[in-house]
Amino acid sequence: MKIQNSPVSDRLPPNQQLAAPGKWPVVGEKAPAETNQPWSLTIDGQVCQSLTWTLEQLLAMPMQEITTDLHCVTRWSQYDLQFRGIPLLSLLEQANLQAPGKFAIFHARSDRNHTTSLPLADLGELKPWIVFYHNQQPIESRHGGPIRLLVEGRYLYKSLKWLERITITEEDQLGYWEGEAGYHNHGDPWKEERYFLPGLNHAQLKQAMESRDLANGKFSGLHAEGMNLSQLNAEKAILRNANFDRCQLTGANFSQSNLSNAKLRGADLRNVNFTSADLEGVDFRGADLRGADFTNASLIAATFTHQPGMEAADEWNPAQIDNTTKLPPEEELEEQLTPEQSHFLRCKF
Ligand SMILES: Nc1nc2c(c(=O)[nH]1)N[C@H]1C(S)=C(S)[C@@H](COP(=O)(O)O)O[C@H]1N2
Ligand SMILES: [Mo]
Repeated sequence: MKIQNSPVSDRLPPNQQLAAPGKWPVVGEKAPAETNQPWSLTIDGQVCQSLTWTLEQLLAMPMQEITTDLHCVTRWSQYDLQFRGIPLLSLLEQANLQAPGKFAIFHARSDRNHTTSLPLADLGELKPWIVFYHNQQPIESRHGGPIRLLVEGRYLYKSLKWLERITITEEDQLGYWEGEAGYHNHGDPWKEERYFLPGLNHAQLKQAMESRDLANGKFSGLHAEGMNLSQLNAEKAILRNANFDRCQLTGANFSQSNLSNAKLRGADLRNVNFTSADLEGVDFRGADLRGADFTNASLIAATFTHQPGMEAADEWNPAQIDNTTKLPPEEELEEQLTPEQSHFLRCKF
């Protein structure tokens, strides 16, 4: 008797359906841009040296067999697709990435200049592939051949078809689907990170982000990691659980907003207005808080520096605070924060 690999429930992320056996739908663009240029792959941006490989050079590299499950954000999944390709990380190593590069932007050879992106910090865990063969045959053009990105552990919109260029950047650039359809920029199917903001009208969100105006709006759970949102107006906005990690937010206005449990790690928060904001449980580690104004803000259980009990893997530098940071009075901080956090802030007074 044939033993099943594992029960379906362990393999199917929440609210996905298994496509018919052997069926692999075509989604999004159906063909690459037409050009006579031979296929190649370039890595540029924050690298010591831009590198370009011809398709022939890529195909001559040692390859590995990959068997993987695909999960499309439109709710179909398919099990056990066979690919052959090379680890993306092996190419990035050759290109010698440089600080301050933090994101990889993937560009397709496509009429609409289709892109997607991944934080470099996630690549070690994701181990993305660049694939060339499916079932021992060159990948069909409609499925992204001859050069396709394959990102296991993310919805399939992160697996760019017709990969032609990878640019290493300091700031994230929202990909085509992430921006147009409001698909989640993290996209973990196991956490069902399908949409940026469940239940929000995406045209409205896009408009709000582009005009940097979230004032009075409800954006709980917003996932804006790495975005440039300097001078953002978020006065009186509801932003519980929002993720602004590594965002550029200089001069932003969060006055009277609710940022309970939001993540602002590694964000540039210079001269941000947090007056009268609800900052309960906010994580400010690694953030630059010079010139930020916390007058009348609630900082219950906020974090500015590593707290005993936090996982070592979750290590961030302490927040940058100096005498231009306007903190609430010492007694208030002592009441609201853990001894470690208030001690850290007290040393900055
Ligand atoms: N260049 C390009 N890559 C793309 C897309 C696209 O429209 N253009 N769509 C994405 C989406 S949303 C999905 S679900 C998969 C679909 O891949 P498939 O057509 O091979 O199933 O490709 C992803 N990569
Ligand atoms: Mo998709």
